This record gives sequence, C-alpha cells and structure tokens, in this order.
Amino acid sequence: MPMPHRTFAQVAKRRLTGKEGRERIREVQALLGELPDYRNGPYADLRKWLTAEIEDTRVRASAVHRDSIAVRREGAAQIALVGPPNVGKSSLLQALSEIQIKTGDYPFTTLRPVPALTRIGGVLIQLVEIPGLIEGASEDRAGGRALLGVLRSADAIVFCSRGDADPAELEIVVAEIVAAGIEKPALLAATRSDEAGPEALQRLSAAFPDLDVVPVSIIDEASLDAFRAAVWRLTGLLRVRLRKGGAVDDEPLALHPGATVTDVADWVHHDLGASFTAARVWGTSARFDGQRVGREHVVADNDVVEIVS
Ligand SMILES: Nc1nc2c(ncn2[C@@H]2O[C@H](COP(=O)(O)OP(=O)(O)O)[C@@H](O)[C@H]2O)c(=O)[nH]1
Ligand SMILES: [Mg+2]
Repeated sequence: MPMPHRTFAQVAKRRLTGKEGRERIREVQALLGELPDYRNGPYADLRKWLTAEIEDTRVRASAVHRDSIAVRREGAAQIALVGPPNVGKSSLLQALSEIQIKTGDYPFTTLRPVPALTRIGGVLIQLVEIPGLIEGASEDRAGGRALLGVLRSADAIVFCSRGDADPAELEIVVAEIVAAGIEKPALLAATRSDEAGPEALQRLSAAFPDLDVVPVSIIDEASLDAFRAAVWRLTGLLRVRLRKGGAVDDEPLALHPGATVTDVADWVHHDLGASFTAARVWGTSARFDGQRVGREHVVADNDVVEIVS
C-alpha cells in the first residue's frame, strides 16, 4: 500500500528543506526511487515536479556560488550591476537573462553576487548583481571588501538608481567604490523608469554629470533594448562575423579593439591562425567589398571576414 500522494508531497518537501546543490539532487533521486510508478495522476505529477527539481537545483547551483564569493567569468565581458537595495537590480537581471532566474528563490541573493548571461547582438555577456554595498564597504563593513573585489575584476559597471530616487542613495555606493580605487567604464541605469518623470531623470543626470543616464523599466521592452545597446557600448567590444563558403555565420565573435584578421583566424582554430595566408574583408575596415588583406589587417565593428587558407 503506497503512501497517500499528499503525504508523500509533504514528506518530500520536508526532506528537501534546507538542502541545496548535490545534497538536494541526491535527496530528489532517493524520493524518485520511492515514488510509486504510475504513468498518470497525482504520482505522475509528483514525478514531474521532482524531475524538474533536479534541473532547477543544477541551474541554481551554477548561478550562485555558495562556497566562494568569486564569480566565474562567462561570456565575452563581465558587467557588474551595483546600487542601493530595492532599485530593481535582480529584476533587471531576470528580465535580461537567458536562463530565467527566480529571484525570490535564491536564499543568498541579497548576500552574494548573482551572475546571469544575456545575449546582446548575438554575443553572450555576463551581468553580475552586486548586492548590499553599504557605507563603510571599503573598510570591509558587511563583507564589503569581497564584494568590491568582484567589482574590481569586472570589465565595466552599471550603477543603478531608481529613476525618482534621491541621488544621495547612489552617491553613498559610488563613494565606496571610489574609496576602493576602482575605476571602470560605467553608465547609470535609471531603473523602474516607468515610475519616474522627466524632472526626476534630469535631477539624476545633474547629480552624476560624468555618467550617461539610461532610463530602463522591466515592463518596457524598448527600454530594455536601449539598455542592452548601452551595455554593449560599455564593453567596447567589436562584433565580427565569419564568412565560409559564401555564407555568413549568424553568430558574431566578439573582439577587442585593435584585433586583426589573425585574431579572427586564431579564434576559428589555432592551426588556422598560424597557417593562413590572407583574408577577405567586407565592412568599414575594407576599401571595397571582399578586399584581400594580409595577416595584420585590423578589423572594425560589424566587419565580415573570410579566412583564405
Ligand atoms: N514598476 C517597476 N517596478 C520594478 C521594476 N523593477 C523592479 N521593480 C520592483 O522593485 C522591487 C525591488 O526589485 P529587486 O529587483 O528585488 O531590487 P534589488 O534589491 O535592487 O535587486 C520589486 O518589488 C520589483 O517588482 C520596474 O522596472 N518597474
Ligand atoms: Mg537583488
């Protein structure tokens, strides 16, 4: 006589409480083994729920690094989001993320940096929410030094302030970053912009004259697109697409300014990078379409490159 399904669900939830990562997956697998093997009905639903729980746990484990505060770099650039609490950093991350992160489900969201990958113009960029940078962070208050360390290794910073907030709230955060000697390309996201009027945005611009202000709201798709474009400019990267056999790749590769066609060939394969003789280029770095160039030719944003081997 199997356990009634409602009781099973309660027992399962209790056994999973407080478990994460490998431990949680092991417990889910044990529960799956104990579950009566019906194809339909409530037991089948429980099986579906438990199976999904394994995948969800894996996603969480890769998104939140529990043992270390350091964030493993992924994608072509790493952009840190910082600002006071409640300005909508997590929401923005979620709105832009490739994998849907369930903000509220993360027990450590408010304590640890949370990375997410977003695709901008075909290139994967890593966004990292830096939570809880408070006054005194540069003197290590509230684990501030470790959080600032994450910021230090990022390529650029997106400061976040609610569009209609008192600029002083963000000024406290900026002061700690300056005190820590961190200088990066940066922009100012005026978040929750659906709640702010134009005067509020002007006040923000006036308070931070050195930063480009980009209004953004998670409920305004056009503002999210503009935000993506601004983040892309912040990376300073170039997008180049490969041409092979007359067809151009959909996925661009991201390169640093000054990159040559040799870097492009290297990216395809190191052997090709070493052995290729010439390349053909379409785009602004070429004098005409399909110009034949040498190994040291410097590429420009949006170029199409064919490696001649
Ligand atoms: N109206 C509006 N509310 C938002 C927006 N973004 C976030 N919020 C709300 O602001 C609150 C704080 O968001 P959260 O992402 O947790 O902020 P965080 O502490 O900076 O990570 C939540 O209640 C969100 O629903 C937005 O673009 N528009
Ligand atoms: Mg948050």
